[in-house]
Amino acid sequence: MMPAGPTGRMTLSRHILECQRRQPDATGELAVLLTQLAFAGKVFAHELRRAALVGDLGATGATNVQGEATRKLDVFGNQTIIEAFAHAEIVAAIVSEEEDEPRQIASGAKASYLLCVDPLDGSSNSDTNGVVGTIFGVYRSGQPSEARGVRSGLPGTGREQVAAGYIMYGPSTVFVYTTGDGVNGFTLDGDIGEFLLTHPDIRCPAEGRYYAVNLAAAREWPAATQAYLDSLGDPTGRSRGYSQRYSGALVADVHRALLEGGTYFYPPDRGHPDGKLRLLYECAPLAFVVEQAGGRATTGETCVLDVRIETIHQRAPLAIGSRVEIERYEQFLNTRCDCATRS
Ligand code: AHM
Ligand code: MG
Repeated sequence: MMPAGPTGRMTLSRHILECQRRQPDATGELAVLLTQLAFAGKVFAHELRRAALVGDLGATGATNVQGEATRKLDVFGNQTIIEAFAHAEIVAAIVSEEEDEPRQIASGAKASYLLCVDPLDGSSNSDTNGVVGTIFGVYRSGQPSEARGVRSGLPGTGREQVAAGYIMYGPSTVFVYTTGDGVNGFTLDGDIGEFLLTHPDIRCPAEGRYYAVNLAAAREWPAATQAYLDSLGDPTGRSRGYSQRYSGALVADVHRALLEGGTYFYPPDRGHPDGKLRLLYECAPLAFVVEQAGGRATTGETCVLDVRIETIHQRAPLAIGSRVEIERYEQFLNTRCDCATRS
C-alpha cells in the first residue's frame, strides 16, 4: 500500500483502487461496487441523523418475509442500496433481508456480482437512537432465483465471497471491509464527505474479556451452551470473570470483538431452532471479516464460511470473535472446525 500522502489522509476510494491494482486480473468493477456501497452508507447515515425530524421513525405496518414488522428505515435502507446499483450494471442481483426473492438488477455481461445485504441491522435500535448497521457480502455470480425455497444460482458457501464488510452508524459512521487481503476500517469525515482510513490492518485479539449475547433466551439453549455461559463467570467468586455487553445490533457487538477481543453468540433457542441470524447477509459476511482479521466464526458444528447455502433467507447459529474464545466455546460443544487449523 502506498503511503497516505502529505496530509496523512487515505480515503476509502483510494484504498479500494490500490487494492484493485494489486489484483492483476481486476476489471475495476468490484472497486465500483464497494464505492457505491460507501455512497449508500453516506446517504443512510445522513437519513438516520435526521430521521426523527422528518418523520422517518416507526413501523410501516407491513411485515417482511421473515415475519418481522418493517420499519420505515428498513425500507429507506433497502431502497438506498437498490438505487445505488440500479444504473451501475455491475450487480446482477441483490439478496436483501427486506426482499422476499432475489432482486434482479442488471443482466449485461458486466453484471457479474451477487450482493447480499442487511440494509438495517439492529433495527430494534433504530427508533431509540441506538447503533445500527448495514452488512454486505459480495459473490461472483450469475442470476440467482428462488422459487419459494428452491435453491438456484446461489453460491455454494460463504468462502466464495470476494468482498464483505459492514457500515456501522454510531457516534461516527464506520466502514469496515475486506477483499480477502486483511481488514481495514474507515471513519466518515462529515465535513469533507469522505471515509478516511482510521483502523488499518485490523487484527482481532486472540482473547478478550467481553461477551455479547441475549441472556433472556438462556434457559432455552442447549445444555452445552448454558454450561459455556456459566464458565464465563468466575466460579471462585473472587472476580467477575468476563463482562457482558449486548447492544441489540450484531454489527456493533462484532465490531467490539474485532477491535478489543471477545465473542458474540446467538445459539439456537426455542423460537429459533436454527439460530436467529441469516447466513447470507449477517453471519457469512461478518465471518469473512473476522477470519481475515485472525478471528473465528462457528455455528457450533461447523465454520460459518463452510455452511452450504441452500436458500436466501436461511438461518444459522453463530459464535464469532477471538480465536481462543471461540475455541473455548467449541470445547463446551465438543466440536472443532477445520478452519481452526487454517487460521
Ligand atoms: P435485524 O437485522 O432484524 O435487526 O436482526 C438481527 C439482530 C442483530 O443485530 C442482533 O444481534 C439480534 O438481531 C438481536 O436479537 P434479539 O432481540 O433476539 O436479541
Ligand atoms: Mg440484521
